[in-house]
Amino acid sequence: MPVLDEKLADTYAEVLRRNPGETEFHQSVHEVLDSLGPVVAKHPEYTDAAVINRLCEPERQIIFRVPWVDDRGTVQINRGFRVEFNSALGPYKGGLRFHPTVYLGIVKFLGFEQIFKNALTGMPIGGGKGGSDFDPKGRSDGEVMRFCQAYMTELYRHIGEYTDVPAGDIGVGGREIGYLFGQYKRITNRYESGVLTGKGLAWGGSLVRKEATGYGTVFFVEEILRHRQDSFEGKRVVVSGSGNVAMYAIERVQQLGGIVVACSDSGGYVVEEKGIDLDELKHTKEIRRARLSEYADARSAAFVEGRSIWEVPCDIALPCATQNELNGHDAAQLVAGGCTIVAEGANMPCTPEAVRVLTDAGVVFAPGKAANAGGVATSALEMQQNASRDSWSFEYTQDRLGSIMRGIHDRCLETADEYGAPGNYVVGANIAGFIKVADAMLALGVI
Ligand code: NDP
Ligand code: 2IT
Repeated sequence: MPVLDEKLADTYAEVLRRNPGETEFHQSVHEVLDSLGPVVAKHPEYTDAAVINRLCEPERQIIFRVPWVDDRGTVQINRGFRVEFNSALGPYKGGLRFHPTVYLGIVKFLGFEQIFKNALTGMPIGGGKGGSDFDPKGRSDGEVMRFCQAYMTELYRHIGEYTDVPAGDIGVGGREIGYLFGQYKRITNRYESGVLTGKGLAWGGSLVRKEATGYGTVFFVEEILRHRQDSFEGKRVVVSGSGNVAMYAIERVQQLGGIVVACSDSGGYVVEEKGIDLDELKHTKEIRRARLSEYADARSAAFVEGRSIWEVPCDIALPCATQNELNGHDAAQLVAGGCTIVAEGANMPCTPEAVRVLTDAGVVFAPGKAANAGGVATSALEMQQNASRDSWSFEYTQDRLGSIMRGIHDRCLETADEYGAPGNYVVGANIAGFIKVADAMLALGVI
């Protein structure tokens, strides 16, 4: 890893000491601190008020037991988390992840990322994240419902439309948000729509929220291409994952004339030179909740088990599955295959080594906290609609999302220029996000 500025190195050492074993959290903190050298040099007031040290310590961390009964009548116990990281800009905001790998270090990395991402959107939202080590795979609807109810039976006391507003992430989509919202409503006896986002359209949800993260990532890449007098037309695109973010990234790329030749799930990847069939993919993943190998069977397409999707040559790569899914070796393969742009639809999918390999090779790299901010930005638009008891059209909401993504793109480039790293989206995103939160923290005093 690159060497940090001296004061930042002390902060990082303190983060390592206070949070042993939380490797993903360490990685996300290091990645931000690595950009902040020129900022602390120019602005001693941030160091004087210990803004960075305070930013690295969550305002509140909640860990709780989630007991529930499975279909066989057996009592199951999971662990629930909500990390309320920073509320300088607004109520804590960020998704819930249900996946067996979830532990405090993952929730903290996601919450830390969320602070800067949310700041970049320009919307009034702080940063938080939550989840559980519950594995929804192979569970019946009834089991998922009972788990969500048990999870909310503790979570409800910590959240609220002005306090903390969860949404979806891996393993949490419309079905889970419905069960969570139902239980919140039952316990509190309040129809408080703004307490969760990603809701169904009939009960307070926003058009475009489902599409927003994937579409937003593609909007961001469209801006990169536009600055190079280029477009998606005819480009070969590889998208990892086949969940919410991947699916709608694929949809938008196809609408813009690109060809998505491969996508994946945790079992492997599918390649189709003529392009993924989105209707079949949606049917497989959203309706049948089946494996990608079954999509491949239905299409008589090649399914490559247990190998890295990044061996498929492409012009543009969109990692949309999970953290650290694209390493240095994968990055070298992408470079060798002619890839010129990598944009993170997922949170921290590229390892630091991968980012170094890509950047050294001149590949344009768009970090998740900028490129995937469209999801949470549209969540903020959902909160706005809930607060005004209104609902907006698809076109209007999509236009708002488009202008937010263009705004983030331009702010990243302007900030990178200002701090002597022209064209570097990582530096631009980290510094622009940081300054917005840091200034608010200074204004609010030591709290
Ligand atoms: P989903 O649960 O809808 O889909 C996740 C996809 O990633 C699935 O295809 C899944 O495969 C794959 N995946 C998950 N974990 C792993 C793993 N350990 N190894 C390989 N593949 C894996 O989640 P989302 O699409 O919502 O989230 C994807 C990423 O985008 C995450 O990093 C999330 O934090 C990020 N994100 C999500 C936003 C949102 O609004 N939903 C907003 C911004 C970022 P399988 O089914 O086999 O597990
Ligand atoms: O990582 C993310 O930005 C999300 N999972 C979406 C969070 C949200 O509150 O919509």
